[in-house]
Amino acid sequence: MNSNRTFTMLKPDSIEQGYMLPILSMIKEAGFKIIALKYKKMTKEEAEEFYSIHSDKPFFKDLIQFMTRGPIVAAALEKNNAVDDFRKLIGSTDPSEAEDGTIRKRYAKSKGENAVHGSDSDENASIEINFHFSDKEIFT
Ligand code: 3AN
Repeated sequence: MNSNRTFTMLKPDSIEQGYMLPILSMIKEAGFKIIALKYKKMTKEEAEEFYSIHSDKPFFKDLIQFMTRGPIVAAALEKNNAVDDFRKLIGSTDPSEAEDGTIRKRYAKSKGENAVHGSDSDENASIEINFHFSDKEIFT
């Protein structure tokens, strides 16, 4: 069953370069409703838990350092077919492979610093939304 929610983070590279509002604008223009939003800096422990699936990867240490070096914007988004449509909007993990018009094509620098996160399944969307937001912080 397709869920109508997904989770995104605008990563520290986006915020540092002043892309917060342009990226949120692209998300809105693509038809997503922001139902929760938070501007915060993740702790090392939070980042390690969020990315625990990658803990055995060679890039894990760099990923944690990157994701904790500055603030992020975390958001829960609502739209029909949210997970798949948002993955299309952000483009490939590697920005050099991302299609024109995608967020990563426009704003990402590299596979490591790739501007934005998007949930890869309905199950993970739910886990990731609950990781960053309590029920009281979600407004539908
Ligand atoms: P995506 O964010 O497109 O779902 P994942 O889940 O494979 O990609 O990777 C999570 C994050 O780990 C990426 N957004 C990126 O920041 C980092 N990452 C993934 N692959 C690499 C890599 N080969 N080298 C450096 N960082 C990577």
